[in-house]
Amino acid sequence: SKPGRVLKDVVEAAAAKVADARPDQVPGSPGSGVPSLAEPTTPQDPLPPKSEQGTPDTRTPTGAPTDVPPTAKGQQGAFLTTANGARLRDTDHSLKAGPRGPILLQDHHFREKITHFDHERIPERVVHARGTGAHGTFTGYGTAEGVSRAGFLAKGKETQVFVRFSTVLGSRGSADTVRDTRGFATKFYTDEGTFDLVGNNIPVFFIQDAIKFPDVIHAGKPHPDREIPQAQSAHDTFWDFVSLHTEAQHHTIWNMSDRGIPRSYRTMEGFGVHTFRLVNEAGETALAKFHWKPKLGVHSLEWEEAQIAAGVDPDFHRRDLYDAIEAGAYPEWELGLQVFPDTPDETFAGIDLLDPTKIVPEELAPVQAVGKLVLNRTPTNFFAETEQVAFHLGNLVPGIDVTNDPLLQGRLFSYLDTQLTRLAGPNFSQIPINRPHAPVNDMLRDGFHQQAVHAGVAPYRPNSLDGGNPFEADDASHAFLDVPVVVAAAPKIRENPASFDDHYSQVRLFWQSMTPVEKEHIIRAYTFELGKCYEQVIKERQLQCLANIDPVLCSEVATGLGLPAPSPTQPLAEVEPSAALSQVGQLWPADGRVIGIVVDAEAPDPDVDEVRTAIFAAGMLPLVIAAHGGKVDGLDVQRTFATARSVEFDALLIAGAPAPAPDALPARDAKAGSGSGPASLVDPRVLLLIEESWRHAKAICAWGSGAAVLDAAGVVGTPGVLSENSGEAALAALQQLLPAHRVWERFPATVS
Ligand code: HDE
Repeated sequence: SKPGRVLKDVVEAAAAKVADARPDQVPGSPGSGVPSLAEPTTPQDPLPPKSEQGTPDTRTPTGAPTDVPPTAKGQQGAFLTTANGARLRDTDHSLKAGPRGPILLQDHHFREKITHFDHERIPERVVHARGTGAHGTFTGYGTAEGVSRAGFLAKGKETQVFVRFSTVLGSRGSADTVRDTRGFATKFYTDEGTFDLVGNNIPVFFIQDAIKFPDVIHAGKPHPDREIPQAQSAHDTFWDFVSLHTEAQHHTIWNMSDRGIPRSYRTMEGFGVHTFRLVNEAGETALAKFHWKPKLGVHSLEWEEAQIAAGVDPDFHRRDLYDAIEAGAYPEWELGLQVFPDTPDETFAGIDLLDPTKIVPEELAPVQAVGKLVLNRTPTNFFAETEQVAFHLGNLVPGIDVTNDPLLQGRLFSYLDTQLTRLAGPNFSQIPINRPHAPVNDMLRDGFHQQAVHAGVAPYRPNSLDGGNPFEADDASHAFLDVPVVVAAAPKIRENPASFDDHYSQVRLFWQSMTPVEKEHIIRAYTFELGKCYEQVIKERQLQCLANIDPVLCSEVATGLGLPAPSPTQPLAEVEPSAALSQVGQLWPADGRVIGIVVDAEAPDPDVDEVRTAIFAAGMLPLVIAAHGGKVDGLDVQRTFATARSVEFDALLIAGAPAPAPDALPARDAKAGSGSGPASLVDPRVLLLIEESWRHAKAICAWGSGAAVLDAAGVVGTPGVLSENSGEAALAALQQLLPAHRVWERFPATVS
């Protein structure tokens, strides 16, 4: 169904319900049973959970279904109690020796409340600390059956999932829109055990061997002396490392491209990065790479937009994900596989499949869709679900096995290990969000935070005291299969295969696959980031790396830095560009796009209501922007000129020419003393909104008196700016422009 329509229906149905309700059904009225938001004076039942936030799961720690919703453990009954359930008379005053006296040590409620509070925080993730998550469903297409026996890939099979998206470098409270890699971690609660696909939105990694992970992360994190900058790669230690450790150059160019600043988690691709080994029912194996393809296409922010959003809405991506799901615009991806024959040399078309700094271009190995992911439920409690979720690459199911990729091998150790500190002990798989939906019978016992009350006396094998339970499974009972790969006799050495030494050919492949506008963005990103470094030698060393990628890239960045462009130190690779790597040139559905409508509160245009309805009907979200909040012509105002910035909208409709309001700052031309120009007739905040939307290459369409605003903003006659004679025509013009995501012609392209 169309998402916008769903939202509208929900809003209208709720309004109609309140209008039709008898007084005893209206929230807060006596006898309604629904508490009012006014200050309550008598005990009432807690607010019912939101319908889209049903309990996260209804299983016991051992996986058996139960009727007791886990949330009930958090809140039961109307009265405040101690942690032990004794009802409390007062939680606002500590127990003191008289009203002016000291607090008594015997105040058990005070001690419990403060002690618990003192320990509310857990360590943030050492990487990927900043994130957000959502629940959803994965449905298999059955197309993978020939290569994998995994049950969740079977045709029509539905599996519950939880996905956590993240940035890598920043702390838990850092901004969403920083230039960084994004995590895309999916937990499939399959009938055969939990499968975790812990991927990123970039298909390659900085390092080839896990033993370098602390190095790259120490270099990317803030400087150890001042602990700045936060959530940035634009600093000396990062560029010091990647310019010395040149296998990082491939991942780095992806970060410097538009992929480093996604428009939304909904418009990101995801990649498993490593090559995995699949095994089918017949026991045949294949090598494969996992891909997530977003239904809405891959779209990014513009760098200035990303920087503004980090200030005006640091939660930009988190809010976008929640808003989309709650509006019914459920984010969707297809899971795809690139499949390769499992040959002894583990290469495909000359590309080493064990090298995580390499991709296999889609033109050489197409991505074949094997299932669909829909995210349709936001978490009930951020800490319980998003913060406590623990992913682990060793969470594998029958039909999916690992390869010897040295990065993957190291990750198999790290993800379990890190939880021992972060989640304080070995029983984190019993936390509700981490509980498998398959029955668990594991013989693991005791330890901190043990939740299960294990029965039996023989958690060991073999035993006779527990009747020999639990038994080992086999193929017929869906046992996990470690593929018996032959490990060649080889010396024990600290060395990489020789093929891992090629650090530049695929970086050049990426660069050559970009359109002019994308190349321009990459040049600007390198120039910005290196411009933030203090050490000349680091800039020069990185310019040397750029020279080995492409002379134009190198000379453009060198010009920006005011440094000479070095010559390459090795021959430039001959590469065949891969169109699949570019984000520009395709058309995508505009579902869930946000359209700002600027209205003149003093003289509202009659078409606005109809345009809003049409936007909803097209599955997009209209937001009315006016000089003040409340209502204009009976319509709710969602944003005011004081709160609206271009970053929040994918396109603008201008339905009026609002004159400067008393709270507006002076217009620029008024300041300059020429207050009689057309700009001085329009509220300067609207002009700023248009100026920014224009710079960020967004479609801007006007009708009626809105045409005068385009004139005042000086944008008439430029690409993607149109004036029509009705609201309907203006929206139609906008809809022609939206599928390309941006009006790309507006970016000056100086390189080709
Ligand atoms: Fe991770 N990574 N990683 N990583 N990673 C973690 O695990 C690690 C790597 C990725 O939303 C940590 O639970 C090592 C590649 C995501 O909870 C930690 C190496 C890819 C997430 C860890 C890598 C990723 C993590 C920190 C080099 C893409 C967030 C907290 C061998 C394929 C998961 C935690 C979430 C998190 C280690 C490299 C993706 C420390 C040692 C490559 C999406 O265990």
